[in-house]
Amino acid sequence: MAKNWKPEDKSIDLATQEMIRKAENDGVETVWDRLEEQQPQCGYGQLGICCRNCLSGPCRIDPFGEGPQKGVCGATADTIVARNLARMIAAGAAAHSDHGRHVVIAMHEYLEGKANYPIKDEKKLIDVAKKLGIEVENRKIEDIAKDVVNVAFGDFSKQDESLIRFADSYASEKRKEVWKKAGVAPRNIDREIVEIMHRTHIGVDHEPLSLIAQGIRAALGDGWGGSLIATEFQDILFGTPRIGKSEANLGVLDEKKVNIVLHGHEPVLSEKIVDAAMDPELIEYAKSKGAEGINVVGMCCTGLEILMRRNVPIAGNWLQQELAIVTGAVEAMVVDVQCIMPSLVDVARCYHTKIIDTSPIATFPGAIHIKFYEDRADEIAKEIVKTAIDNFPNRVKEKVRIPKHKSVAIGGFSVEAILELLGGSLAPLEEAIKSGKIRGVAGIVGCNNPKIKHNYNHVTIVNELIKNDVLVIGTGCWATACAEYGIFLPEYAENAGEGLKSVCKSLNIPPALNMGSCVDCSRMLVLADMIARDLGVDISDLPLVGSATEPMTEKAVSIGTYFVASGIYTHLGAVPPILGSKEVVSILTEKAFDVVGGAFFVEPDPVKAAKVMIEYIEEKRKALGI
Ligand code: BF8
Repeated sequence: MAKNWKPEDKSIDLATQEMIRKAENDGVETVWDRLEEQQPQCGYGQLGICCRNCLSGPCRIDPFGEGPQKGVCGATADTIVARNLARMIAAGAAAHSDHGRHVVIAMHEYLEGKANYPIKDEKKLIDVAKKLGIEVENRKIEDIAKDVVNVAFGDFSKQDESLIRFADSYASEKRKEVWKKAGVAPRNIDREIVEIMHRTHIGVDHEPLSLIAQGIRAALGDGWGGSLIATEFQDILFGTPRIGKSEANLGVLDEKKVNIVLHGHEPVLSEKIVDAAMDPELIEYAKSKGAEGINVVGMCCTGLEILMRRNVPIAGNWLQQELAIVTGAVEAMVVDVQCIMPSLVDVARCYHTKIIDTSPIATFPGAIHIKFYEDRADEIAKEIVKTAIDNFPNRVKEKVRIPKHKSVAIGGFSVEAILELLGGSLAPLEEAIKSGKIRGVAGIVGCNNPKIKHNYNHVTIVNELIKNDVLVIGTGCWATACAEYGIFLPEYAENAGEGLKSVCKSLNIPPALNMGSCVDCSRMLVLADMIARDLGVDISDLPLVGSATEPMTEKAVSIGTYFVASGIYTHLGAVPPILGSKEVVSILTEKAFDVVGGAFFVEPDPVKAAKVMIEYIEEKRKALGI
């Protein structure tokens, strides 16, 4: 069937457009085709006013006020929308936090002598331990590590009402006070998620405000708990990122080599595969099959994890995962958890690519299952690489076309790397903010969404912000978009306003900084918190804004919520399913300001959104007297 859209309508990226055309020629269905097939999408779902939480439903509320205004149990639109939103937050917080748990377990297994995950960054371990109030003087690294693991396990399991220890140790007193007053301080990462499921069960909590407050509590348990734990433990095990150079876009695939794409989120596996692919025996084995070597590249957040720490090139962000296979040059796409389209298996059937699922909690019908267990990590990683090599002779030459497009990108901007760059303290950055060379900071996160032109919002909003001397930091698929577009090059600062440009030039950095994967949004929180402390104010007083410009996942909903609950005015580039309740909209966009010092605003046009963000930054500067 002829499409009624063109690749240029769907992405600003030339490699993506080229591969959409190839997919069409090869008879391969992609995410954009399926979105088209779904039209028109359910209006009740878009407004958030359908409820499937019990078997007397499904119920829906008539948004025009003519039909039913209550579900069978009597739930109103306000209750239903708030319940649905809380469940989205719960799912997002669960995904991040379970990821965090897996990393803690890997470290625990190592300390128990059951897995090979030696501690790479002892300094980071000591820094984290000190922050948590753990004694470090004259103690063995392993003993300190055990205590840190126990604190993390405690945050997943403790049953008292106190704030989780990671949040308690990392957040400023001012911010904690806000949370305590609002009754949203997370007590246990898992409990807050479970409590959302309890409250949203039929017949429990029906008050939009208290449902959203619990959503906030779970989201804070993610940002200042699960995600923060993921970041900190990954840095300890695999090394804290340092500034380094890599490449991005589909052009990083190599026609002459065995291409392995690592896709998903958890570096516990991908780190091992990067190691295995450097094994001389396996490289020789690849050569014996006619390849020149092994080319490991990333996709989505796992890709960002290994880019940040190992400078491994990244092939693409969320909307490019199917297209990597469409190149016909991928021997294996290795997937773990989150943001992995089940359609990959169907796309792979048109080529020779093997989809290898690895997580015991994520099985893909039609994929090869090589499940990953920490205690046999090295062995399994080698088996996966070997499976990819064995597939190289099956490549069909006529089907191979790798786009030329790729860009060099500087990454690795952990908080530690930024501190190092600035000579040990944030003072130079804070001075630049005070003097007005940098007007403010925007933290951008997340996703692609096929309803939004791929990468358009990401790139446009950055251009608008930097032009107005706003330094941009960010993570996730936003970071990959910037990397692909050349934004992560120091010379891109030529597009910035005079003030920001001068700062970038003196430090030789790009005007937008890659802080990592989505769990690494915690790095942005830590940075914001440090600046607030240094200036003696709360995060909500800073000239700081947040944005999810192309939001798609429930994780992005959780991230947005903990940004807001951390005191940050946060933009959403797509409307979440809440418009069916005026009350919920008013809580999230207005009332939240009074309670947590931040709120959401929705603006699909990135130019207009940037304008709102800049105005907000200027207001905050004025209030601070800078
Ligand atoms: O955690 S940015 S589409 S890949 S959710 Fe997913 Fe969104 Fe991409 Fe990573 Ni984050």
